[in-house]
Amino acid sequence: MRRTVKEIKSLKDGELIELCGWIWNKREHGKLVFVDLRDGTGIIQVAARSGLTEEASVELLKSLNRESSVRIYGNLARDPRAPGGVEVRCVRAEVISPSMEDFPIRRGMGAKALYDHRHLHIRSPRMSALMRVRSNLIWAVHEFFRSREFVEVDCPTIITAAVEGGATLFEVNYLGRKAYLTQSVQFYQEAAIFGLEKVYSVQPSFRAELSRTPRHLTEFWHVEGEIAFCDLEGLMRTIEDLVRYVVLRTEELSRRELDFLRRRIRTEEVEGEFYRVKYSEALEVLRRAGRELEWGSDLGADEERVISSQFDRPLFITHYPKEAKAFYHKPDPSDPRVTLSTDLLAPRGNGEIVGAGVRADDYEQLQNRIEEVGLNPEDYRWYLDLRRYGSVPHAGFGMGIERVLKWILDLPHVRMASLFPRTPTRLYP
Ligand code: NSS
Repeated sequence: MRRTVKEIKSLKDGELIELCGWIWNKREHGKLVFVDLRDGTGIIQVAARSGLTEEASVELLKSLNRESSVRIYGNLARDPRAPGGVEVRCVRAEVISPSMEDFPIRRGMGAKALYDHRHLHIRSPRMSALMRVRSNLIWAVHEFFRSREFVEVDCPTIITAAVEGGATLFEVNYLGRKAYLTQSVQFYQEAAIFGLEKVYSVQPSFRAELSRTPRHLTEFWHVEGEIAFCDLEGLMRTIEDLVRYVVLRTEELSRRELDFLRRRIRTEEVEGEFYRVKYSEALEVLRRAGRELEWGSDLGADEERVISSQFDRPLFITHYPKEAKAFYHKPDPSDPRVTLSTDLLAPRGNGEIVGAGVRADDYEQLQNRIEEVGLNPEDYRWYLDLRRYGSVPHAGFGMGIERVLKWILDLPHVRMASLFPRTPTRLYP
């Protein structure tokens, strides 16, 4: 019976086992061959030498290139000299499929070459550990929403009108008609709350962003939530609880991977209350840091970096001016120049991880906003319909998975958090 590396580490000394995996590394010391065998759960040292191992198997292991797939039969041995204190003393080795030539991934390769070979690079234990943390994070997201009785909904990816501005839409030829890839499923979720009240989804979003920053992908995974009968305060509480839960739970679920990656998730950053700063106060923070930003302009990546580097916990920036935000944001009744919107910035210069707000829920108001920003209300007919039949106050948010991973794992670029990243210059593999 085949065992995994993770399983055998807890087995008894001397036990006969069968392992399948790939040759991660190989060292030869005279008659001895050490193979670091990698499977989906870890790496273990396999020792082969004549006398102990069938002669043909020793020769086979000597002849195989890195990343050949093999089946090993052998005995488990606790040995303090072996990495991790256990090894497998090989009795017989069989090749499943050899690497036809030298494996192209080598130590010291540049980033471009590694991303060109992403399909092979993702086999590395480091990449596997990162992807396990990502998977744990998404698991935590589901746990959070489920525990609060949100309903998961799946929304279309091919759409007809912009949510987040026309400039970043990817056009699709939809059987001869013009369509786009979704930037956010928000409008569909807004429709869904009339039946389900609290909904969420985890889906990809697409943005034709030319900005080559360490925080932008053209395809990213988007956690979105929409809540009926919700105001700005309730929205921020939900986002704060979500982010705190997800960070703490990911840390708890990923201890092994974090050890391997030699990373520590700074849980203290989410333990205290998140800060809240109004947009106008954020401009003050910028001014004190020697940056002037005109009232009304959106905070760019650079401004967010400057602001968030001054905080040791996430901070909500609230009440952005109308002109800095999309048309669907509800103007603040006590100061209609600003909206009931908020972005959550991660500390240490990480910038925005969540974009959120209370939605314009009045028919006239929404129609006026659509016209004011120069869009065609006809393109938003069904969205306007939601305000014609029993509209209610509601609010929602979107959180980028790669952005959160970049923050908590201290990654230099969001693309590292993605299995096959898509950026303006990267579409292959
Ligand atoms: O544009 S957002 O700020 N907001 C929305 O899309 C809303 N319609 C979501 C909603 O309310 N349902 O994007 C939300 C988040 C943002 O904070 C980032 O974390 C992430 O989505 N995001 C991105 N991540 C990676 N790359 C790119 N290009 C990107 N754009 C947004």
